[in-house]
Amino acid sequence: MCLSIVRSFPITSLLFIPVTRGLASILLLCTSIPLLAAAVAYGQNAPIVLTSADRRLATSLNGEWSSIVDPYFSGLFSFHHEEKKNGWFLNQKAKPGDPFPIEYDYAKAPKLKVPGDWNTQRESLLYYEGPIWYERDFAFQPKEHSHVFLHVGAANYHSWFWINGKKICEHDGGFTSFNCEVTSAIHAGSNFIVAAVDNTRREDNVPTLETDWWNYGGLTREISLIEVPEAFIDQFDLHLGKAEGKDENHLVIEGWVHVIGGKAGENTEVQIPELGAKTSAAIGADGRAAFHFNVNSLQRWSPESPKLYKVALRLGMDSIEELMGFRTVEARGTQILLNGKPIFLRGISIHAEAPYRTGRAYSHKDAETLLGWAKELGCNFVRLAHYPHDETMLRAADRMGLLVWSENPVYWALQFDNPKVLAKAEQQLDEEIGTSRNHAAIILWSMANETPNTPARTQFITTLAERARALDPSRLITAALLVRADGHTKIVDDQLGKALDVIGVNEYIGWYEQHPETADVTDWRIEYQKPLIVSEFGGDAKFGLHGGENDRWTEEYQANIFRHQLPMLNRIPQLRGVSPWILMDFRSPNRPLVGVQDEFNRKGLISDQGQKKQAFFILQKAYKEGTVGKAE
Ligand code: GCB
Repeated sequence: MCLSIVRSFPITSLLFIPVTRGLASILLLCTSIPLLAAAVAYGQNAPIVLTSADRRLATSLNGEWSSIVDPYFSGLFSFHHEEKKNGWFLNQKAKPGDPFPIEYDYAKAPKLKVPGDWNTQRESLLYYEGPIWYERDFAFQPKEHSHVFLHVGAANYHSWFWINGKKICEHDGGFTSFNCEVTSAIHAGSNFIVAAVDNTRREDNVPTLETDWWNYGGLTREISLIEVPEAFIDQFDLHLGKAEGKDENHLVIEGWVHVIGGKAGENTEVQIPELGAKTSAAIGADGRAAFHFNVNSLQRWSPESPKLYKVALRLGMDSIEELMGFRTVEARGTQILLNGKPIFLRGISIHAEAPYRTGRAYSHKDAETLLGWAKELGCNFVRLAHYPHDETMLRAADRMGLLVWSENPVYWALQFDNPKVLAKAEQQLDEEIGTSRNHAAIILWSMANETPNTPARTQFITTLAERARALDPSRLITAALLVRADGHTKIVDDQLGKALDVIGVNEYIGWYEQHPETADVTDWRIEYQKPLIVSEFGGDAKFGLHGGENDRWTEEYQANIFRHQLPMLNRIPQLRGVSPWILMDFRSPNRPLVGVQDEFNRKGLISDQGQKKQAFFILQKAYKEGTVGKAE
């Protein structure tokens, strides 16, 4: 179902290939390093990446969809496992005298809400892993000379889409947004769309079989139709130049705008009205126009002052209006510099788990609640684990002034020697960066979490790191590494560290190893002269369960871990950030302990019902009083 091509390009690396039906556009990025370039390909129907898709006028397809649970996928495959020509995507209606039975009827099928995971919508689907069919009818009036795209915020994990019975695309990966051209399938008047979404865990998927979170399936994020003119902007990157970052009055905004369907020589325009900046640049043969222009009196985006400017982009009939912040981020020696000044990242890790109701988060309210708690904790930084979070989170982080670590789902032990798996990871990385590069809040692209230290792993993730750096040289590359121990010395020497700008490490002193007090006698040897973020530490506590400091699962025990961790972390000279595990309890099938976990990872500082545990206040005090970490 999912074909992958992997090719090697010796000098020029083909890093990104957006293709739409009838239109082809190739963005070539040159690097001096030979890279593996890969694409998960679905013929001419490959989905494309759009930056700021949610800023385009859209016809929402959110709401109630008919749904059919199909554990054997008999809606797509025949009894000899051949792809059916008359699968359930045809949405056939039985007529009297039909020479064959039609064994499904979307009109009579139960509904599922979109966006939303299916697991938390119907009790019988809580543990379901497999394909489910979705269908809905909609009216549409296409404009002349336009392209229509189906915009899918995320569908976990593999998804197929048909409009009026015609296949429009297939997609791999559960946490990134994608856009499928539907122009030739959609018509004026009434239409129907059918989707099949399959959340089966597979060894050669990204992530793979094992994760410590619930495998929420379905159309988990917003879904809409977007109309664009024949020539349109698909991706852009505008950021504050670093070299000029010193002189307040001579700041430079640089980047590029990429278009599909435009003619070489045609002008694209960028305007920032509040700064009186208006400039244009011609598109080259590669579909790209480069920008480099001065701005005066720009107020840089920062956690203290998250200033956003209206930025208008135009190409002929196409236009996008975005709200953007401008800031720089760099690593210098063991420091992280934000807008040229050293910063310490007071963070917290967050899963995309919906507060109060559980399930996959997707709404403004979810984002405001989760990030609101992070602000209350005194954070200036959030680690959005363990996969790209949705657009509403990133927009809220931009607005609220929270720096973001954005992570791809290369989690634990993938098939690192399988080129098809690399192609899948690369595709998800391209989608993550291409979709989200307009957010000032994101400062770190994280390549992986707790992967085994093997040569195949190191090569795999180094390839991803080089790709991310080539796609976006304006941000820092990190990964959460495992730490080794020699007695009471923690050693950070994982080979992958060489490929990173900022080293992330996870450790669980006091929970998975030893006792909270062990932190008092632990010291650290870090083999890299680079900034270090302790990207996880913590322990489980059930809200309301009390006992002594040494009674596991109690709030007191968790609080004790934090009490002993913070002074130890302060002894790491190059510590530039922390993001303890985790803001809120989240569902995980690995956590069955009855009466305590009940299928929730309880390392949250806040319960899934919004109750704050003692450790929340310990970390809050340290953040507010500035007693953890140093910027330089
Ligand atoms: C980890 C993982 C995280 C788990 C956490 C835990 O090291 O990175 O995904 O949820 O530990 O609670 O065990």
